[in-house]
Amino acid sequence: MKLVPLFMRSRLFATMSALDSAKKSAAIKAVDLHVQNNTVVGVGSGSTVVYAVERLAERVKSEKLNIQCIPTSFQARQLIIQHRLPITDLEVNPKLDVCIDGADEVDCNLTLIKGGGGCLLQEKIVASCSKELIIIADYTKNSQKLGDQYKKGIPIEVVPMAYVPIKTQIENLFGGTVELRMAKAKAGPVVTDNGNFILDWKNFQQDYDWEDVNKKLSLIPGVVETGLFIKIAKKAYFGLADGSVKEQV
Ligand code: ABF
Repeated sequence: MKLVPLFMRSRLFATMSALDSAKKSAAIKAVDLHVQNNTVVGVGSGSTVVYAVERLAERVKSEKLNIQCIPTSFQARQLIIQHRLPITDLEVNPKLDVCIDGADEVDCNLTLIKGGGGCLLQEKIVASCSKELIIIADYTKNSQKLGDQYKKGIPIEVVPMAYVPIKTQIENLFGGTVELRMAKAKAGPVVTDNGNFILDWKNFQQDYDWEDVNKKLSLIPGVVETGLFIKIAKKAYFGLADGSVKEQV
């Protein structure tokens, strides 16, 4: 076990608590401004959304809010159930008022990289059924150009049998390196909630026309969805280290 010197531990802890308070500030602002009585809200995935669900539960209790929640992943579904929030689905509510979700990176055009947690397919589906997609994130997710901050690659959900030809096509078309996302213990590939694999496209050029790239990626047979969210998000709230919140539209 690697021992961390005491002073680093406190600094590490301080950084972590600054990040957590930043996530929480963004989440509370988004929920308070975009969720009212009778709202049908899409619940995203990841750690920042946990604070949004906690805020929803607080407001349901204190204001007797009547809301319905639609999950964007198994993780989001468990979170909704754990907080005893009313849960529904797209079959019953195919049109949502708002979807509140996290992101791995948000560039100056509000283009997002999502899917670091492997939930991009349902996230994009639910976002597409929502009147507005509201992004909540800490300050580390805000960037000028895609790729400035998030270095783990653009996630692409693919049909498992086709992951090798898809990897080859992406590298031939756009360069960079495409890796099959492996489970933490390297026991095998990550399998999404939908039974697919995730490819992470790294070392890409940063001056691409992302709308064109996204269209071409989506046309590759076997690509189910990409983690590029282009012209989908309406607004982003970034929690800052000092507890304030920066908005981007
Ligand atoms: C989900 O949450 C994913 O699209 C994204 O990868 C992740 C961000 O997680 P966190 O909020 O923990 O940074 O929205």
